[in-house]
Amino acid sequence: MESIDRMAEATVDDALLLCGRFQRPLSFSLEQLKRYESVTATPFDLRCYTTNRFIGNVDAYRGVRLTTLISEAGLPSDVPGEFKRTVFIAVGQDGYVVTFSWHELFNTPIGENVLVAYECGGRRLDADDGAPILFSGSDILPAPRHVKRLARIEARVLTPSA
Ligand SMILES: Nc1nc2c(c(=O)[nH]1)N[C@H]1C(S)=C(S)[C@@H](COP(=O)(O)O)O[C@H]1N2
Ligand SMILES: [Mo]
Repeated sequence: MESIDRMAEATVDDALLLCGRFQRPLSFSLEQLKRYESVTATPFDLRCYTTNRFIGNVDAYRGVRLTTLISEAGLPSDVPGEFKRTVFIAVGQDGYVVTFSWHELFNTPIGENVLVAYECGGRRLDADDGAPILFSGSDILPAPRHVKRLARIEARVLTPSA
């Protein structure tokens, strides 16, 4: 029932979609994201990787770990070890794309600080503020993987090209 309810809400404007190689594609509204265990990040400076431009100080984000959402959608288990070859493509509503690997998220400390944020400095973020915002709190220069208006997470399994 729970997953049927979710799919019924898949058309909500601020919904985040998990699609591709998951056991069950899921859609999360901002309100649904708040039902999961939350993590509060440390404030950080937002700086562009390409130009080193200082964009601003970002207060403490609160949100759900990306790994929590991925585990909820489930990775396929039919092919042994396939999950370790999975990459996750995070796409903004404007088509902006960043990548994460399964190892990075589940097998390094980086994954513990990759959040889908819905609150900043104790204040709720709405769609007008760019929510949901995906960010990777352990990155050296955080702006590239600070994705405003996150629309979907696509799971793809990589294979060698030759
Ligand atoms: N949705 C979305 N998020 C994005 C980007 C983008 O083009 N689209 N650019 C990233 C990069 S490379 C930078 S430097 C910052 C720019 O932040 P600003 O738009 O607040 O200056 O946003 C990051 N997040
Ligand atoms: Mo950037």
